[in-house]
Amino acid sequence: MPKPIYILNGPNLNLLGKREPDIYGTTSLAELEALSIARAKTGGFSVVFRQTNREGEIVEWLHEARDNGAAVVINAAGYSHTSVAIHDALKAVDLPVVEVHLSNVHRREAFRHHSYVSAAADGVIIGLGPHGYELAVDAAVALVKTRNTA
Ligand code: CA2
Repeated sequence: MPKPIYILNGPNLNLLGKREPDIYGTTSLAELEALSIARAKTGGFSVVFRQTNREGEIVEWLHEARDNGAAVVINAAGYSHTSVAIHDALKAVDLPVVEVHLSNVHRREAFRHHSYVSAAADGVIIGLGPHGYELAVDAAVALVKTRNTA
């Protein structure tokens, strides 16, 4: 049984589908989870899918993923643009890392143009909405197979 892909979601993503549909669409976090699980299953993997509003919890989950996971898909939301702690934890995770954002952050405010996560990620998927999570899972599966981290 391969180790799971950890899909970690940061602050306010619990509001998906409930507020700001013009920016983030109408898909809920539970629906994103279902899409991700289905896509991972196609590639032969299970998923640990979590959301938190607390930075330190993401750091702790990355430590957990280091021991128990095959890869990390991360949407650190607002912390992407601020968190050296998440950057450091990602550098230490020693697994394939795919960053995903629902919105095209480069079309938005300048403060969203830099991500501390990107410098610690193998790849980044931006602006493709919920489909981006499916693509991120596909990329994680491919990287796990190449790097034998399952
Ligand atoms: O586009 C993304 O996925 C983001 O990571 C979403 C973050 C934002 O800070 C990043 O710059 C880009 C915000 C997540 C907040 O999600 C909400 C959803 C519904 C209503 C309000 C916020």
